[in-house]
Amino acid sequence: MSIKSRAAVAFGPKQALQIVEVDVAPPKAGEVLVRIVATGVCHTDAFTLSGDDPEGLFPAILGHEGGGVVEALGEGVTSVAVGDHVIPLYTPECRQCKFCLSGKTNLCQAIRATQGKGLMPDGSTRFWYQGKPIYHYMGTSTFSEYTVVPEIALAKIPKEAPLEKVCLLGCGVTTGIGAVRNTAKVQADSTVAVFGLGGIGLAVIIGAKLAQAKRIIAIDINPGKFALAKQLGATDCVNPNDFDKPIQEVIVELTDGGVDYSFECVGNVKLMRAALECCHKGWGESTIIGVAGAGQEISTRPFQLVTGRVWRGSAFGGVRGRSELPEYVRKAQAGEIPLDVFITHNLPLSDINDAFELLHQGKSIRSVIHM
Ligand code: NAD
Ligand code: AHE
Ligand code: ZN
Repeated sequence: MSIKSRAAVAFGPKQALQIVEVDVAPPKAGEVLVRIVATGVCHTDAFTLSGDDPEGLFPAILGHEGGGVVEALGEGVTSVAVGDHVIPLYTPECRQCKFCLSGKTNLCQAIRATQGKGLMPDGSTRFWYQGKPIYHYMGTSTFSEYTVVPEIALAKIPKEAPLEKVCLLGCGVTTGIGAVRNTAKVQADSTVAVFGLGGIGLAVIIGAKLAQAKRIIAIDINPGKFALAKQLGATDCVNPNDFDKPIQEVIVELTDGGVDYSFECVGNVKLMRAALECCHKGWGESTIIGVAGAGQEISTRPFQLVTGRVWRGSAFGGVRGRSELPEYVRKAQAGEIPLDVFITHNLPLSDINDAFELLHQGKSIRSVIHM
């Protein structure tokens, strides 16, 4: 039997989300029905809503930074039980595919093809509105009171952790910290440049501080982001608009030849180039986290790489969610990963469009939507 669920549906690109009552079909084999308690709004949700995402499908239920409670199990599900607290994972962890078994990546591919088509692994949807199908998004669709998620895409977390805070570990905070630890593997005493000081960039700063970087240069065109960046450990704050030369030149001069590590946390391909080119000759490594729109390409002179700079990318911070998220939750509970600082707004589902507006205006870091 289907159940009713209030959900924010994206009926088309650039349109405000509409709060409607959808029908959610029961979980099939290997799937789980989750009651979402809270969800963050990440820039990637806004990116897909903008129409720039080559994988963007409509109508869809967006949202991928949620926390919830297991309500019902499909056939054969064994790794979670009804009542368990979970964080849905847009990067699942099947522990059986070539990617999982490689030990080299977190990019489990077990269900990636159907996930990218907005469908469950069997090729169908669990969401319906007025008899018509609604697409899933990133396998999570957390902008719904109830969602269906494959078992392999659920991290079970301790029940004591407040879901309205640890939901942020479903994307932003984990992505930034993980990119520092797993992707760049930042070493103590190094110099780090962080481009973009939203949820991702601030989490990179926290990660860099935890890695004992000695200098953390925070870069943003919105100076309103600098106070929090400093509070979290940035040693320098730089606004590219204050200079009449390219920002990479500014950073190279500030750092006697360039930084050891840089992170692009915006999704701007010109900034990705700047982030690479502000790295130190011979060893500097730049990690792309930002997501760029359809048709966008990065470029630089190959000489930048020939002379020792390295370009990398990171998805979900290289984190294997089922195995590693419980540890992130424990760290947050112990105060080693601050979550409160990210939460600038708490809003009911009915006000979810305000969360997108605040993000676009640069007034929020994370809005948490309470279902
Ligand atoms: P956000 O909108 O909260 O923050 C972006 C920041 O970049 C803002 O502070 C903005 O002022 C700044 N900015 C914009 N243009 C700039 C410029 N030219 N120079 C310097 N700063 C500039 O976004 P977010 O939620 O922090 O996400 C950041 C990016 O990371 C997005 O592209 C998002 O899609 C991507 N993302 C990627 C992953 C991943 O796994 N790779 C995970 C989460 C988010
Ligand atoms: N669908 C887009 C790319 C979107 C993208 O890069 N997503 C990131 C996560 S962003 C979370 O806020 C990711 O993990 N990508 C790996 C993957 O397998 O999707 C496009 O360009 O087609
Ligand atoms: Zn995200």
